[in-house]
Parts: sequence; C-alpha cells; structure tokens
Amino acid sequence: MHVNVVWQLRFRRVGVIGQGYIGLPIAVLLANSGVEVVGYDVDRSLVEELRKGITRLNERDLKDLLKKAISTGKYRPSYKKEDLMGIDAAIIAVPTPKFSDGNPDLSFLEDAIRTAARYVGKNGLIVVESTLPPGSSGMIMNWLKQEERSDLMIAYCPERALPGRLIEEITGNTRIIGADSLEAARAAEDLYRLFIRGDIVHTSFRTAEVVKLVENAYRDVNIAFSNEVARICELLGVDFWEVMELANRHPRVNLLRAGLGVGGPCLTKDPLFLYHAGRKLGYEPLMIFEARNVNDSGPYRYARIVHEVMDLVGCNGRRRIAVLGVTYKEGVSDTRESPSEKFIKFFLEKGYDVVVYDPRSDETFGGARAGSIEEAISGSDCVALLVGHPEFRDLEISRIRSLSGKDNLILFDATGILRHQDKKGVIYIGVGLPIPYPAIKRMEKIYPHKGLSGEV
Ligand code: SAJ
Repeated sequence: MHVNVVWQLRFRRVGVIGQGYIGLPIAVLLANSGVEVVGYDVDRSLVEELRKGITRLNERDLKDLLKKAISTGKYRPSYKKEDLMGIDAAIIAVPTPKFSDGNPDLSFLEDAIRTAARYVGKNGLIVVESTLPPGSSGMIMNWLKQEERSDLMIAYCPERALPGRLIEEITGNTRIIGADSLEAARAAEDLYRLFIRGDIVHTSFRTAEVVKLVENAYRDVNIAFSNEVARICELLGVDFWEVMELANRHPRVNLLRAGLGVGGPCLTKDPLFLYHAGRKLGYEPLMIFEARNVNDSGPYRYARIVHEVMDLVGCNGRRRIAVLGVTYKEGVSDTRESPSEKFIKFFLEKGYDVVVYDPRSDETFGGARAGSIEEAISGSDCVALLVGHPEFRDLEISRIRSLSGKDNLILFDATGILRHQDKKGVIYIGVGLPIPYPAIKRMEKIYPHKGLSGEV
C-alpha cells in the first residue's frame, strides 16, 4: 500500500497516445489505479464517444472500466494535443501499419513520439507499446534529439494481449520491458506495476523489438504449417481435423487450427517486418515469407474450389452465395485484414450475388447485408461458413438446407464446426476435408500458390 502511494506521486499524470485496441484499455486501467490519464487520439468522433462512456470495442469488462474511469474524473479523452500538458509519462499505442511491400510505415509513431516529446515533463518517460521494427531505438532517440528532448527516458513494452481477451491478458500476461538504461527500465516497471499483475522481465530495447516480432511470426508460421497439412489432407482424402487431434496427443506436437487464412492487423504484418529486417542484413528468411504466402493464398484457394464445384454441379443462372462471418477471427467484431474480404471479392468479380451476415459486424466487403441468418441463406445456391463465431455453433446442416430451399446446396465450411453432422442433401466441402471431385484435385497442379498477395 505504502509503495503504491510512492508510485502515484511519481506518475501523477500520464498521457496515452492512441485510444484504440491497446491504448484505451491501458488508459482506463491506469486511471482506475488512481493516476490522472489523458487519453489522446486524433479521431475526434472516437474521443466524443469515449467521453460519453461508449466504446467500439467489444471486450469483456472494458465498458465498466471505462464508465468508472470517466465517473471518477481520472480519465480524460481528448483530441487536443495541448491537453497532454504537464504529463510525467507518455505511453504510445498507435498503429504501425505496413506499406504494400511489407515494410513498416512509421509515420504515426513519429508523430506520436514528437507529440510526447513536446508535453512530457523534464526527465520524464516515454513507453512505446506499438510494434517496432528492429533498430527503432536509434531512430526514436534521433527524433527526441531533434525535439531537444534528450533528457527523456525511453522504454519499449510491446503489447501482447489477444483481442477478445484484452483486459485479462493486458493485466495478467508477462510483460517484456526493453530499455537501454537501468533508470528507464525501472521507471517503466514502476508505471506498469500500477495496472498489471503479471511478471515483468527486463531486456535490451532491441531484444524486445525482436521478441515481439518473433511471437507473431511464430504463430503465423505455425498456422501456415497447419494450413499446408490441411491442403495435403484434402488431396489425400484424409480428415485434417482428426489428424490434428491425434497428432496433438503426442507430447511435443501442437498443431494449430487450419482455416480460410490468417487475418487481423498483427499476424499479417509483423512477420514481414522480421522478414525485411533479415533481408536488409543480407539474409533471405524463406520460411517466414512462404508462411505468409500460404496463409494469404487460402481465401483464393477455397473460393476457387467452391466456384469449380458450382460449375461441376451445373449451377446455372445467376448464382447466389451466402457468406456467414466477416470478422478476422471468431468472437470479435474486428474485420481488419479479414480473409473473408478476398473470398467475397472473388465471387463479386465472378458476378455472383453475395449476401453477407455476421452477428458481430455490419461490414460486407461489397456484398449485400442480410439482417438475419435466415435472410442470408434463403434462396442461396451456396452457403459459406467462414468464421466460427459462438452464434454459429448451433447451426444445423438440415436447417441450412431447408432454409436455402435448394436440392443441391453447396455448403462450404472453413471452420470445421459442421463436420460431424449428417450431410444429407448437401454437397459439403470443408477446409481440411477430402475434396469430393477429382477434377478439382487436378487444379492443384494448375494453380500453385504464389505471390505475397496470394493472388494466383
Ligand atoms: N488463426 C488460425 N488458426 C489458429 C489460431 C488463429 O487460423 O489456430 C487465425 C485467426 O482466425 C486469425 C489469425 O489467425 O485470422 C490471428 O488470430 P490470433 O488469435 O492468432 O491472433 P491475433 O492477431 O488476434 O493476436 C495476435 C496475438 N499474438 C500471438 O498469439 C503470438 C496477440 O497475443 C498479440 O498481442 C496480437 O497478435 C498483436 O497485437 O500483436
């Protein structure tokens, strides 16, 4: 208790720059620990919503934490930089997107660091949560020098919380603090101890940069492995899901789930930052690059298979496909870099009527939005279940078929959810399941995956 008081004296007022997926939860957690927090974001409408206690993020406990932080007056969202005046520390949580060649776009980061440099008090602290390419500390120091703020301490605490479980993971996960001075490392630990209970491990700034990228590249490569195995199983006539279950009973094997592809803002870019880091130093990281290719090519691969089956079955006239799920993964409302987008665009380009339903998002990626699952399925020649939302867990093939009103309904399942049900009356195609038509198997030779975009 006594120690806590000392911490609060040291960090009386903190600015959190960027009020998105990571910045907002951190800001409200910090505010609820008793610190005065300015939550700065350039998006004025977002700030206005936050002031009313409204969040766009569907994360457990976040709404309550936000309401509490607003009601105590400790959390102040703002789109005005001047409101950051008098802060003792700044936490930077802005996006670091990728350019089309996979290199990082650091413009938001630079703007945030320069903003922090103008408002953090003397000898204060800047902590970066945003993903950084290796070697960023020198660049950040240089910006601080240009702003005549070489007095500031700088630390890197890369975020590693899983969307869908943000609060739980931000507070509970082990945190890596990368800093090149003991003083900065200790100051960052003092600040983070105010709102996290997980372990804190110290390392150099550069090691922390690499650790963050490795974590997401590791996951991407592992998912790519499963996706590749799933495709081999499809051709061999073997059920990937059973292979996964059985292989995972080996004490040292842990296959991840195969699927339509890999989406979200992190796994689609962080492996490429690591890839480019190696490349710049003269090493070509083949596996990381190919994993991206495998995962990126999924939506095209499966869209093509579905389309070919439609041709083989002889589906004439204007075709209608119902797409169930557009978010980048199950249980979230986030559609950034969703594999569903490429899948939908494929069918739109082929002239299909695409009707989209997702209980968690209004996004349609150019398709027509259905207000209910019944409306989406009714009259469709094909139903494509792309995301395994909890709301879709009770779907029954027999009901889907009768809702469609079609005798030869094509049912594509990217999730594996429906695979144990009776497939009577439908042509069932699933990721990781035997492809029913020899003609389609031959397509593999004609269309190997290639190219970073997954385009074939
Ligand atoms: N996916 C699969 N198979 C699986 C698991 C996931 O295909 O077995 C797909 C999902 O459907 C989704 C994509 O991978 O399209 C990414 O989902 P995810 O749940 O693996 O991860 P993200 O992107 O939501 O969050 C990741 C996490 N990183 C790791 O687990 C190493 C999270 O801890 C990071 O904080 C986050 O990236 C980030 O912001 O960097």
